[in-house]
Amino acid sequence: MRAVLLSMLVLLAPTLARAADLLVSVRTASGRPVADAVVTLPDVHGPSHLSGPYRMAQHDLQFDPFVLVVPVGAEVAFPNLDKVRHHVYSFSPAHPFELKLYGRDESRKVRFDKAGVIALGCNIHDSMVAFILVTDAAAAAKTDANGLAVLHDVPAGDLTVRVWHPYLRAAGNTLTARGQGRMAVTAEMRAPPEHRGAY
Ligand SMILES: [Cu+2]
Repeated sequence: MRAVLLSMLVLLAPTLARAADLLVSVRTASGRPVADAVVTLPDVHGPSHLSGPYRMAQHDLQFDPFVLVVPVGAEVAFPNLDKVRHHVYSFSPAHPFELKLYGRDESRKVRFDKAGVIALGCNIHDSMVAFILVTDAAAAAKTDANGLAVLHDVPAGDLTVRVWHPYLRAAGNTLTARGQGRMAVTAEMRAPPEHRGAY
């Protein structure tokens, strides 16, 4: 019996060691939570933990959400929930595209096959700005209004964490940190532009 229990523990041990949650808190130096930051783990490989359907709506003359994170190969729907028509486009090198004027309750789909940042705009409404982060990282999560992101089923022990936000003041709008369990990351932010434009 004891031998059976022991061998069961030996079998279980690697699984237990692998399954951990990582809580990442992103705040400014003054303690303000940073929402919409995307946390990825570049050293964790395998299939994406993200699951669709993926959606970037146009609602009340804004994109919703402001930041969407999707795995490479994801198809993203762009439903228009407004009474007016929108003309969605991106000049981003990872996937330039254009969705010519379409109206209420219509939708379009775009597949993103390359990792990178897709900055979105609308030809009609300059104040509409949003971003899609297309990632090849298996583990990815976005911070909520409290600046918190939880990554499930990640390896235990020290991990490299990458934090991206369109208005993060850093090379590639990305900073890197290392830690485990619960991590607090301080991010220096710049003021969002008044209009769409380079970020
Ligand atoms: Cu528009």
